[in-house]
Amino acid sequence: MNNARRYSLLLLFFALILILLPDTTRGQSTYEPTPENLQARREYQDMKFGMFIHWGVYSVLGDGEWVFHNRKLTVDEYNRLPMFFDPEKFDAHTWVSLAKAAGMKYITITSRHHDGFAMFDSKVSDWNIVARTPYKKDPLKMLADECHKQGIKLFFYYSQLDWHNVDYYPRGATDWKNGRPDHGDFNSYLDNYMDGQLTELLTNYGPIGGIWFDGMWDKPNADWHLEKTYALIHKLQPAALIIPNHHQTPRPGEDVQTFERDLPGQNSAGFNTTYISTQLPLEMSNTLNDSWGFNIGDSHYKSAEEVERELVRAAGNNSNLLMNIGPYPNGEIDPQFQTRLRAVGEWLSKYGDSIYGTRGGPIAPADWGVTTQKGNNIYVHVLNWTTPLLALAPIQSKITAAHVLADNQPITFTQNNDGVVLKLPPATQNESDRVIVLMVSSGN
Ligand code: FHN
Repeated sequence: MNNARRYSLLLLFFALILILLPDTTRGQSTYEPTPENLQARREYQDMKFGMFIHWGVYSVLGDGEWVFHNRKLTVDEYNRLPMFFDPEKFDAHTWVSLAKAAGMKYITITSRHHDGFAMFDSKVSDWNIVARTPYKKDPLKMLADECHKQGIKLFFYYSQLDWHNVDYYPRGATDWKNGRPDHGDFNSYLDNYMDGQLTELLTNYGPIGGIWFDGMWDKPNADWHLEKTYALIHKLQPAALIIPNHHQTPRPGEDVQTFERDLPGQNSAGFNTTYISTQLPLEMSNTLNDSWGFNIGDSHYKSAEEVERELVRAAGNNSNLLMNIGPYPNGEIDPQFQTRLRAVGEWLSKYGDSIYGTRGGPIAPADWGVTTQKGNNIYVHVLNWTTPLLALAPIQSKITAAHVLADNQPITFTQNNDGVVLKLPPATQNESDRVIVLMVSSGN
């Protein structure tokens, strides 16, 4: 056998090994979502608006959820923090009622962030709220019970990145010398620690909406045993959705594609992919001020109108909006957040028909606004248009009538092969969105 032939055989041999080995980095290769999971995806898309909550022992310092890293604290120093976390004002009923008043249909809360501190009763390690804080109780259990009572879906954010666990090794891009040894067993971290905690979250809290993963971007090339973890989640609760915030193209086994601080396909934040899945439900997340975790120096609140318009833009892009608040360490929610959220809820009580249960409409989103659709109604959301006539691209269905959503006032329109022209009512002051309902015939 000559050298060239020997070399080609060797290449073929390695290629075969790569094909035959289970690919644990890429996801759940043989994943077929169950009917319950597909149903959960549809319900998820119908909900449209969720509350994101970043809350942990870091909240005590009022300097965001990255304070451990940003101040380059050692593990020994950070270990003191749980002693000061005693959220005596935490009331699950108040939190869930606020989400409802805001018109939000689901809550996604940090079960643990990058500090690895479990905000729930975990038997896997005592680095958790029950064992280490004077509070000694499990707020996620109270929240889960209250969500079930009030009909709100609960999702658990779970950080795969861990700045505290010695077995998170080799460490990733966010590494600093915090006193951990330079060795550790990453396989054990994934298979025992992480999968152990995920099993707790998926068995002790009743039916949950899903797991929202974050932090894989710290070691993008590591083998995260995704196949195993995703299969475990889908086995324990087939309807639970896996929502990975890895900022990459979705992998098999993932049920939702999420975008951080950007509409799907946009990348102004600098870490999202521009690829948009046509199969999976979409979500974008953002903050109500500029921070995720409680930040005492951040008073840069978005107005209710800004949130409403962001929600409309998300819906027009066929996406949910997950809007974040960072509660105080004592468990109270900043009144500034509350006022804005309640105002959005009031707006939704009038305009919700054009948001909930819709999908992105037939006309591509543009600077003037977006469209959403539900059954035979197309909702034209005019966000940025000041002149009376609005010309839209052609749509296939025949429009039978058009009116203003807010007051049912009929709208004059023309429709032909070139498109649709609407005669808009004058904009009213402080109106975040002018919604025109086009009723279309179901025949075509
Ligand atoms: O590092 C985190 C950050 O603290 C926050 O949790 C956001 C939420 O999407 N995700 C990470 C950054 O991508």
